[in-house]
Amino acid sequence: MTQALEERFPRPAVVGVVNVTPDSFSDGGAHLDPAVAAATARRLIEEGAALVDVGGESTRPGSEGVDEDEELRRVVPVLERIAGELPVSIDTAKAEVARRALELGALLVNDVTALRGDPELAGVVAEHGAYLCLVHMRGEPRTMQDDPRYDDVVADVKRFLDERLAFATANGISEERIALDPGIGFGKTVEHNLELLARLPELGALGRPLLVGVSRKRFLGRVLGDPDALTGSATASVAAGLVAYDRGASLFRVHDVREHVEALSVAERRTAA
Ligand code: HH2
Repeated sequence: MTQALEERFPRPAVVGVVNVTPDSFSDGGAHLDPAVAAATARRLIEEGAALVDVGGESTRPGSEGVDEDEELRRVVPVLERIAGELPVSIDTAKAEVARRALELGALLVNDVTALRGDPELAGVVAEHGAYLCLVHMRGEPRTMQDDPRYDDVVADVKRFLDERLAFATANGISEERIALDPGIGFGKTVEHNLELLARLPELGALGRPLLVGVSRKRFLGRVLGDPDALTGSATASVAAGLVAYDRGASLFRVHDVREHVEALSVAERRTAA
């Protein structure tokens, strides 16, 4: 029996981040020891995360990417410890990494290239009946922040996600297994990010749950007046997450799980009242 993504991860669902990388912008280097990464994942689930997102390749602006062997070397020992036990998603664009993760029990493939990075990935997701997150990114991490321009950022992101959703379903992935993500910070200025958050309902019209990743991103620090900020604070992240929730987002990819779970619980009661 397959379950729709919105049933398996009802709104609001918090996705805790575990980056097994030396260079991620907010938690780089903290989880290179697989036992430490596994312990963090367990803690995030205890704090109320519905899923933990394990990644072995940084996608921060300017990053170069890693080869398949290195990415596998980073994530497999972590997945071996937790993927059969905890709800896990794998943050990868590589088919072989996704395959290994799904074999070890991962439930969702989080692909920031939206199935453009590896021609084999759609088949792997379809074959395993996995959940999938399709993310909008302009260009690639190395260059994506070089003067990003759009005619209308929301219309452009919407058109892109609609097209990638059609591509995924044409490749045998059930639509009900898919979440869509505007890709906050992936080739966007501060203004683009804020406009995407403000006009999120236009993306919700695509009919699939929206995942947003604003957590600790640099645009938050820049909103607060530091033009050179490389990260944003947990408090600013929670505020942006609540804005996204208010405008219909379902899943929240965050580093500070407890803070988001508490804030979203209150917001949820407010809307229920
Ligand atoms: N953001 C990052 C990585 N993966 N996946 C989705 N679906 N949405 C996002 O917004 C998103 C993502 C970047 O954040 P982080 O993992 O903290 O940093 P890094 O890429 O440097 O590892």
